[in-house]
Amino acid sequence: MKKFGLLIKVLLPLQMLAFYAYGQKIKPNHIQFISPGDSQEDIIEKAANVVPTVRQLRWQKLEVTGFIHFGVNTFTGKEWGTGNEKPEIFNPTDLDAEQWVLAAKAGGIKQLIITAKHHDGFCLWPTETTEHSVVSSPWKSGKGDVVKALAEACRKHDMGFGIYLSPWDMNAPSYGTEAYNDLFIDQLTELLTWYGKIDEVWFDGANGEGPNGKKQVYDFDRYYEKIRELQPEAVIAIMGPDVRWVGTETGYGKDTEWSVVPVNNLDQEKIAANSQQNVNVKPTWDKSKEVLGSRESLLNAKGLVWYPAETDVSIRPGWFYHKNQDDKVKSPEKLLDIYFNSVGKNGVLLLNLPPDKRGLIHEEDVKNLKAWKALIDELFDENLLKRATGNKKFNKSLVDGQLETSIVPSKTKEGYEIRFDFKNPIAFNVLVLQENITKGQRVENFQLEVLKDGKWQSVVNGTTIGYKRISTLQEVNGSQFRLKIQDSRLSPEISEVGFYLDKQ
Ligand code: FUL
Repeated sequence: MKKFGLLIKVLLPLQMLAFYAYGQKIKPNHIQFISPGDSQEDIIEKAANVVPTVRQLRWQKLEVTGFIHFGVNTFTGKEWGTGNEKPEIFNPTDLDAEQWVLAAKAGGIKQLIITAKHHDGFCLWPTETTEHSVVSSPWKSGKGDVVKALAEACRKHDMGFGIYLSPWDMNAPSYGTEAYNDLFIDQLTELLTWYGKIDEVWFDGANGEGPNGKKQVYDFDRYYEKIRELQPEAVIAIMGPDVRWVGTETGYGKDTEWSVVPVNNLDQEKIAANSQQNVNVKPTWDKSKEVLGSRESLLNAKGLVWYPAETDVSIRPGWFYHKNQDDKVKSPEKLLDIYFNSVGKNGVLLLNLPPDKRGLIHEEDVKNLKAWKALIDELFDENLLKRATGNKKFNKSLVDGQLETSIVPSKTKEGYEIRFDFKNPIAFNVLVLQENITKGQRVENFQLEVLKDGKWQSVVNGTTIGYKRISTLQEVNGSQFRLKIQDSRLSPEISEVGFYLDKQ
């Protein structure tokens, strides 16, 4: 017993030392502050311990979300209105929000965001803040509510629901004065209290002139506070602190995509006034920069924050419906490529499906959505890695479909690695990797190799993984593979690995 006690006395401090040595002295949080005295190692350790908030994690796991652009532009054929549109033109003949939800669902979309108000200022709900809304339209004799119809259809079909409320308003007479910020808060309050749970609030960056030729200074901090108060679980996207724009509207994300980014515009007073958990920090930087979150950029930052990318694109050339684009709906193959390059590049895809003048998602769009989903389902039908046998280093948590179960690969001289051995050779051409981002995003580069004639040959390599990395490659055959991670911020936490064969 005495010996045992001694053992504990000796081992416990050693264990604790090891615990700290492995990067556990930093408490994981969605923001880490860098102190002037921090060494490079300290900063990297902090970067490895930046993690998503609960709302960011829920959003990331959705993978594919959808946009509904609908409003007066649907009837004028424009992409941007002027604010002078007559509400009488808004008159969908067969509006059916349930059809939108079912079409989106058939495409694998998990959440829909509606343009409750676009830049033209026309409101799709019976707001009390202006008459420039559905109330003044002939649709349902002014008794209709598009936001309500969609909110209810989403709830019925277990679809997340979000709102786009354009800060730029070309119709509001108060635009350009402080009174407009009050009006905007009132509009937000209606949307956030009348329709049940809101999962995402999407603010666009456009800031043009209003009806008086004036520009508005948006009081974003006040908007954020209101959203946190009324819908604390909603992510605030783009001009918001939870989700950032990937930087293009093509649907193609960056090859190196960090969700941990530097933040230099920290307002220390504001942060001190808030608890660290609730601080709303929206980093600012030059959007054209290729890579955000590189080691160099972290070393010079004031803080590091979890700020993941959303990749938005329309299924058609325009954001709003135009009849002459019916033959330009993106094909299922194009949508699959977009999926690889958005979800598969550590982003969330936001795919726009604009209803037509009837108030329906057009047949062509529905057809392509279904065919796209069929391609995805067929491709990811079998993870061939589940056939791997006999290697003690291969851990089943890598194929359990659970983001939160992960392993630290074996340490080698060159970094880390995981071996995969098969009794019979397999052939595949798509590699899927996921990091357990609840511990942080850590992998800086990876390489998959196959053993051929006694020699390891590279199959594919890449930089960041993050929530998900999909690599398409030349078909490879083999029975012994290894995943190598040469550079990472502390130890990598690999959650899922998938080998798939795309037969198309
Ligand atoms: C842009 C807007 O100006 C477009 O009309 C569209 O709503 C797109 C999603 O965001 O900035």
